[in-house]
Amino acid sequence: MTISTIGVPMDLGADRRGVDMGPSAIRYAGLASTLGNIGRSCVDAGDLTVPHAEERDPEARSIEANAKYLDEVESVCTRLADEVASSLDDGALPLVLGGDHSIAIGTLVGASRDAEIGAIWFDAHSDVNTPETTPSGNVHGMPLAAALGMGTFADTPWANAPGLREENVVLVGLRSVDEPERERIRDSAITAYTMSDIDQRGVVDVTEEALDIATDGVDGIHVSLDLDWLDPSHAPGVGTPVRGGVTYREAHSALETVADRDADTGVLRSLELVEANPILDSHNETAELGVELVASALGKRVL
Ligand code: HAR
Ligand code: MN
Ligand code: MN
Ligand code: MN
Repeated sequence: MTISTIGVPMDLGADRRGVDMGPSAIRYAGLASTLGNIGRSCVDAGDLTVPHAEERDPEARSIEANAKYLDEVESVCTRLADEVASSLDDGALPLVLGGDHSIAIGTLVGASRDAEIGAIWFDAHSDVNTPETTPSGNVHGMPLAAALGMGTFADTPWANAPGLREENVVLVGLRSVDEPERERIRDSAITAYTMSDIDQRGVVDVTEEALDIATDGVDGIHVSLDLDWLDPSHAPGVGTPVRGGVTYREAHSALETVADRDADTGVLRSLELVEANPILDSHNETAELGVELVASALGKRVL
């Protein structure tokens, strides 16, 4: 299946600037040649146009909604959803390159327009804040809540993923969860695995179970990979690093587990790599790691 790359140079969902350069850094790290080397054909759809913070007023929407740049996020995510849906219509597998994690709203909406989907969220954070609970006003802390229509996002239909149910959403690798997010996860049907679960059970076991849950009764799954899922010693180029993340090999093992399941059942429908920030990175190593991990998820094998 052809991979269709869609870049989204979005930094309006996060406080640290520079994540808008993520798509370039990931391409520069050799995405196309790496996918070619593992025998995957790849078409690059280029980047969506994203406004720059300097041309916008962050307060325009944040005063009433407590979600900075929500109008701009809506506009970009609505276009992204169309791009993702049309890649799927063409029989391709969309690979969305961020940008901050707010873009996942568009990916999830597009990926679930004509299908029931599950989602696996590899991330240090749970991203289920809403404008009522956010400590920062940053939309990259809210995309899962938005896609699931939680809180005030029940009133923003553009942000709700039609074919995504809480029962098929699985968070993996959590270590930074705000108190209201903790309650929201407890009150929901979302499944969440913390770093402690990975410590105790091992990343392959946890990922296998996450796949069982995400794939149960759906047409396919979306895998969202926030690079701050990894320990900052391996992925320093992210805006909100949190110590105690997965190691280099654990990350590969998890994505190889996804690839194995996909080889057996063809369940992987869309993929996303977000939060790479070249300004905070050292010699593009975080983007390079992201490319390697995408290759593992798409079936790269040593032998
Ligand atoms: N939970 C915090 C907030 O809502 C921090 C979110 C950090 N952002 C991410 N998401 N990178 O994974 O502001
Ligand atoms: Mn910019
Ligand atoms: Mn995230
Ligand atoms: Mn994160």
